[in-house]
Amino acid sequence: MTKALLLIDIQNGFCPGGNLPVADGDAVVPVANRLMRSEYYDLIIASQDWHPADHGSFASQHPGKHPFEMGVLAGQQQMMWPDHCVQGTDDAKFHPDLETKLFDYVQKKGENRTVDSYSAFRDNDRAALTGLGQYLVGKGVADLDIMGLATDYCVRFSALDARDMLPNVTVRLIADGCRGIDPQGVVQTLADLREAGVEIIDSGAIAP
Ligand code: VGL
Ligand code: ZN
Repeated sequence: MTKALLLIDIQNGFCPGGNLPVADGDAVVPVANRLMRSEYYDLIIASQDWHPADHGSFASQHPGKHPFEMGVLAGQQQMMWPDHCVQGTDDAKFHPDLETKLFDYVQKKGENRTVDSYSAFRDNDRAALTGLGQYLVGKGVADLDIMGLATDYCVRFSALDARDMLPNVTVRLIADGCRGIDPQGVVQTLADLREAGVEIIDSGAIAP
């Protein structure tokens, strides 16, 4: 039974000092390192938000829009973000303390400027797949545990897509390995994930 750990967007941009900081975001780094070192997992995967400088999710690309206002992208309501995780910048790098040498696979996402990609599996309009689903099926993954940043955006969409696209895979969220942008959004996310059939656990259940 192949067990995989999926680390969502543990990048400088989402940690304190980054361009789209999540409160306490760097607190997930030691959790990720402990789980990776535990040898519980057969496969470690990390997603990386990887935007072109003119990405359409950036408020800077929409005259008159400010960060954290709603706008429209790809025909959908879209949060206008500050410029973040631009390809090749420090903001897009993994947190320096994250033990990236333990990664088996990195899934970049958000490269198409015309649509956002919160999920590590597909774009928000669900048109294009990233290939991660195929990769996991090809590796025979039966159990997928997910953690990272941000709970209410990329972790949420990734976990819901995993549940939706991988019917034969058990999907769990490691709650203490996640931090969110909006506290209300985090509460809603945990409820929605439970409802969808994602089990919510703590990392201590895997590796104390
Ligand atoms: C994310 C907003 C924009 C995330 C990425 O990783 O949760 N949130 N891009
Ligand atoms: Zn992004």
